[in-house]
Amino acid sequence: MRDLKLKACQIRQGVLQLIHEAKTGHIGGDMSVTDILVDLYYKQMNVSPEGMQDPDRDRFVLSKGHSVEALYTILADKGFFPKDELKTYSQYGSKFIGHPNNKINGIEMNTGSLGHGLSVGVGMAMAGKMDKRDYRVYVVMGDGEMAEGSVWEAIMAAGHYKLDNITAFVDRNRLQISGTTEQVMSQDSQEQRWASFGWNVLSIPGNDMEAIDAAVQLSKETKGKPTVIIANTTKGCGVSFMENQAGWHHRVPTDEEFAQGMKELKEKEAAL
Ligand SMILES: Cc1ncc(C[n+]2csc(CCOP(=O)(O)OP(=O)(O)O)c2C)c(N)n1
Ligand SMILES: [Mg+2]
Repeated sequence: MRDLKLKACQIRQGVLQLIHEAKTGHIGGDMSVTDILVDLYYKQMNVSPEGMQDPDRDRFVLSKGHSVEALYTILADKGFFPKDELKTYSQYGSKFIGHPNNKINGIEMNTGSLGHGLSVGVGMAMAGKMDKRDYRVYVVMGDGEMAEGSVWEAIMAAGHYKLDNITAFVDRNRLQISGTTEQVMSQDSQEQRWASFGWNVLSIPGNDMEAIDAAVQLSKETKGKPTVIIANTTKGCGVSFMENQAGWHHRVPTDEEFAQGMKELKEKEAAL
């Protein structure tokens, strides 16, 4: 677990650097979801740079596509494309645009328009059942994203078809773009809502690597139901002045803020 925690700390530094250099990005949601992505990519998922055409690969959909900087940083680190290419992030003509697109090795689905990832993930899970393949589908959503009606159709279908080969995450940081989820579109309790649609519900501290890993493992072992992991996270996690601040949804750090953020993350890394 220490390796995964170190990796998450390093990925957060990479995200901070990427956004500071490009002068754009959704840093709050990146920091919130980093631990989940690290557990999936470095421990739990069967995916590799050479294996993206393998029909048995696990499928990953970042439905909250605005957190692409965390995903890009991980894919670069894992060798899905040369690290140097990522330096073009958000430049004119670059394929590394501000949301995931499937021209990039490692990305299954174009996302960014919220509310679609789970529907496609459910389709992938159904296809896996029909083709008798034992890959698993992972979909990561934001909690603000849960206000999209299409999400609930997908939840209903996965419950109906008892798709036990899908694990969904809700990055429950309680903030969306313009304020708290409870102000903008109230949704407590996520746990009760998903359970009533026939899902196995696991509610965890969402920036805790042990808890994330144990929940993913449990989801793999759960038969006859799809699993959702309600990950109670902190938006901006890891950089003190970004934590729980709606304003850091899409703010670019100044040079001073960048230096302070890096200092904090390096201290956390050294303490591990
Ligand atoms: C269909 C759609 N509507 C609006 C937006 C604009 N938008 C981008 S991020 C965001 C807030 C998302 O909040 P949440 O899902 O909670 O993400 P997180 O807190 O993890 O950043 C919104 C409304 C969008 N990308 N897609
Ligand atoms: Mg949110």
